[in-house]
Parts: sequence; structure tokens; C-alpha cells
Amino acid sequence: MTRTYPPVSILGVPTDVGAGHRGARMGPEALRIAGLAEALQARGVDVVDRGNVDGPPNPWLPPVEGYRHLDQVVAWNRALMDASAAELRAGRMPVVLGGDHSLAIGSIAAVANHCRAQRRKLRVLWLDAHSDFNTSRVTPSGNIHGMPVACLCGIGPDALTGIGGHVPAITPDQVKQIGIRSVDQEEKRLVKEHGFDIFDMRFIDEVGMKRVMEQALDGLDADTHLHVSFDVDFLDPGIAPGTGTTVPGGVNYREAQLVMEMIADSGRMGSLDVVEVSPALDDRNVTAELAVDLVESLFGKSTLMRD
Ligand code: 6HN
Ligand code: MN
Ligand code: MN
Ligand code: MN
Repeated sequence: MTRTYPPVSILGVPTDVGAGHRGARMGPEALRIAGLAEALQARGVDVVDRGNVDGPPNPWLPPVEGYRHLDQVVAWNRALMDASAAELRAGRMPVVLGGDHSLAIGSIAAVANHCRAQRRKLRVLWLDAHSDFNTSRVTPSGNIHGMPVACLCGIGPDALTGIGGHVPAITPDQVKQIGIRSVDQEEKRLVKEHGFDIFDMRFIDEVGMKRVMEQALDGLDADTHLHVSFDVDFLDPGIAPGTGTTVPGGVNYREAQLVMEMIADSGRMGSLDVVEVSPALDDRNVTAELAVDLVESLFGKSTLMRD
């Protein structure tokens, strides 16, 4: 199947202020060195690398009232939201290179506003080991990269829930989480209360990735914008060791390819985050290289002769 893709703008977000390990700030360069832009160009995609969004350094302080580095997280997210909104207005697809996963707040707030303005539906596919639905009250760490889904759904500090001017930015029914295998005790309760669809590893084991993806992509139509937020800890640490919060028992290589290929086949992806690549923890940049391989599949590269 030959598909044409909208022009892509790469936005680097070199920060780890939302994480409990330093190192995701090097993710954008690791992904560039792994050849992300060149791989998409080779697929015939019009790609411009806009360089990096600016933000404050990591002060490396303990949490205050349940949040570590809240002001810095807000600053990075505002900068990213503005940069991403400009690309969307120009008809381009933002491909955001993290950076820690707190940046999904700004990235998805921009997409949600764009969809509201265009009267388009939004679906968010959250590929992750974690639900990222903590609050300051229940967080075990204070790290805001464990909170972006809650903030986007209106639960969190005003500076983050209201970042795009519309609270909540998204509703739980728009979110499908895949690959989940680490949810904190109180976070579980919150996630259940909000009732969004979670395809956790047990479910993936029981029904298989093909059926999981059919359900996650069900109901998409020509008016739906699909945002993919890809935390590389979604992948099994055996194939993707270069990230700060690895959890055993993750998605394997073939399953990951199938996820990406089925998203590509949907033809609906309008924006993408690739986050939590931490090259100092890695083995010869294999995690960034694998991420680039999977992004190629998101843009229609098939392991068989289907493209
Ligand atoms: N991520 N649930 C843990 C916490 O500290 O809240 C881990 C969060 C990890 C977040 O990987 O994007
Ligand atoms: Mn995450
Ligand atoms: Mn994660
Ligand atoms: Mn591939």
C-alpha cells in the first residue's frame, strides 16, 4: 500500500526535568544520530529538523508538595506547545523527540487545541510500560513524567492542566494505553475510576497484539487525528535498555513492529512523540536505533513487500 504522508517537522525537547534520572535530555541527539530524519527522507517524506525547543536546565532538586521541578516542567511544556501548534497550523506533522514523558502534556495540548479548532476528533495511543496517571497526592516519586495523562485529563496543577487554555485538554475516552505493566497502587484506583481503555501486558499475552490493535484503532475515521505517544520503555528492556524506568516483560520486537505497521495502515497518524531515550544507560545506542526502525514502520515501511 503506497501512502503519502504530510510533511514532518522534527522538534527536539532535550530535557529530563520531569524524570527521576538524568539522561533523557540526550534523547533527541541519540535519535538524530540513529538517523531519524534520513530514514523518513528515504521513505519519501518531506522532513525538516527544526532543532531543539529551549527551556530551563535541570536543577536536580527534591520534590516540593508532590512535584519535582514543576516550574521547569511548565516552561518546557509551554515552549513545546507553542512550537508544536505552529507546525500543526502550517499543516505539518510534529514529531517530538524527548526528553522525558512530561513533555506529552504540551505536545498533546497543542494537538487537542488544533483538533478543536478544526472540529476533528482526537485519539491518543499511549505506548508505555506505565499509565502515567499519578497525582501529587499519590505519586511515589514526585516525578511529573509519571503524571502527564492525569494532567491532560484535568487532574494536576493548574499550570499544567490549563496549559492549552481548555480544561481538560482531553477526556479519558480518547486515550488507549498499550503495553502497560507498572501502575502504582493508588494510581490503579485512579485509572479504574476514570475508566479508559488499558491493554496491559496480560491482555496482550491473552488475546494477542493483532486483536489489541484492532480494538485500540477501532472507530477511527477520516475526521480522526491520531496522536501516538511512544515511551520507549513500552519495549522489553532486553531490546531497549536505554531508558530510565525499565520494566521487565515488555513488548517484543515483532509485537512492536505489528503495532507500528497497524498504526501506519490506519493512515490516521497526525503527530508523534518518541520519549525517554536515555543514551547514557544504553548499549551502543541500540534503543534509539530501534526507535528509528519502529518510526520507519509508523511511516509505512513494511518488513514484507506490502509497501
Ligand atoms: N515514564 N509510576 C512511576 C512514577 O514515578 O510515577 C514511574 C513513572 C514513569 C514515567 O516512564 O514516563
Ligand atoms: Mn511514560
Ligand atoms: Mn514509561
Ligand atoms: Mn521498521
